[in-house]
Amino acid sequence: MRTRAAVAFQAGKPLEVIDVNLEGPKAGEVLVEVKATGICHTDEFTLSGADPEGAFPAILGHEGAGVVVDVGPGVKTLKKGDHVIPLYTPECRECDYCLNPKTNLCQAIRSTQGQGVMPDGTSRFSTLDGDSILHYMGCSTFSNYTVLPEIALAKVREDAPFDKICYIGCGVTTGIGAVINTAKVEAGSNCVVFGLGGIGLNVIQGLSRIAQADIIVGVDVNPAKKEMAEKFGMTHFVNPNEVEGDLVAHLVDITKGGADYSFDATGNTNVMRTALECAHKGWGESIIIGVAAAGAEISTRPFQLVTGRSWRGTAFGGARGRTDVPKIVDWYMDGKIEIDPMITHTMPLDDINKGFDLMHAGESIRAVVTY
Ligand code: NAD
Ligand code: AHE
Ligand code: ZN
Repeated sequence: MRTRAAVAFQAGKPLEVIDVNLEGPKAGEVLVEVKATGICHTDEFTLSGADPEGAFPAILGHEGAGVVVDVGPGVKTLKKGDHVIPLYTPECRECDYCLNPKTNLCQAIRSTQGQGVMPDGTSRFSTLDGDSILHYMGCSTFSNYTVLPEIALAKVREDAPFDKICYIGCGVTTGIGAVINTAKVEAGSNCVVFGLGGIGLNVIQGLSRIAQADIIVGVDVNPAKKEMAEKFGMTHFVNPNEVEGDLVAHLVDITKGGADYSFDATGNTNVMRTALECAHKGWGESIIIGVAAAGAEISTRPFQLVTGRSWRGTAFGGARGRTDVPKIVDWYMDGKIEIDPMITHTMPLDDINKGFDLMHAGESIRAVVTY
């Protein structure tokens, strides 16, 4: 079939919205009509050329929601008409990783996914001239229709609006999951969140509404992010550019001795160091969510770890997608969590580059493309 898609032909260049060819689903695969997709900073990271796994041309996008249109041979758990959220972290429920309760990092298709192809090693997308186009993070939600493995789709309830629940495909689950699955934050904890964008706000929402944290400090260089973060439960705002003296000491002071848990949602390795060092001596844990550019490295004095701080990381908030994502959709529909105010802009696919411009300008939290 033909479908409309935003194609990243080259790093650092705007996406081109064109018609492309899409082959139907093969064994174990599912054809999905994407109804909506968010634009995450990770799409920008890969488009910028900073992603060591970035390869072009590719159809980016990994934060979608849609409807099953067709299934390939052997697909058992999904049927035409099912509402689904694509999963860049699949859940096969069979590999060593899925069978280990310590991780959500299903590895069943990780290597082909990282190469931009389906598990059989080929792509379903091509230009009208027949040149292959790569998939991205196993999702490629910047295409109106896409093909995914069955294990990379969460079936969700049919009354949930696509233009909101697409955000559960990455940002909402990553932020809330970092709090409840990875850090396992206890009620009454004092926490610091670096970066109040699409991910950091969901960390704040998880801390405030689910974990019942006490002090929740938000740190961002953009003061325009303060108002929304306060709505989601931030108790103190710090703009590093306005702090006189040492930022770590300032944060330790606000958190009455250091953060029980700190979170980096910027991808900046200097910020990651600050996040670790503002964690409480003896027990503070710092969780890295942000994705850093190829070649970037983190550093600190080992003494910071010797004296009881831990450095950890999280992918997709530690969530097992097919199991956890439908529950998070329920939380949204039941009003336990909020999503709508964070979706600050919606646009048609033809305007997708405006969504990236808004992110660069720090004007959006989430821009969502609706098809
Ligand atoms: P975003 O652009 O919406 O938000 C980033 C925020 O960080 C912005 O508000 C920006 O002003 C702030 N910021 C930038 N530099 C800063 C600094 N030096 N100090 C304080 N604040 C600073 O991005 P997002 O969509 O929220 O993504 C955040 C990060 O999380 C990105 O690196 C993204 O790739 C990563 N991410 C990781 C996962 C995962 O599973 N680990 C999932 C989604 C996104
Ligand atoms: N390809 C990059 C790493 C990118 C990365 O860390 N991705 C996160 C999800 S970001 C979603 O917005 C992730 O899930 N990582 C685990 C994994 O297996 O990719 C690189 O540096 O090579
Ligand atoms: Zn993302």
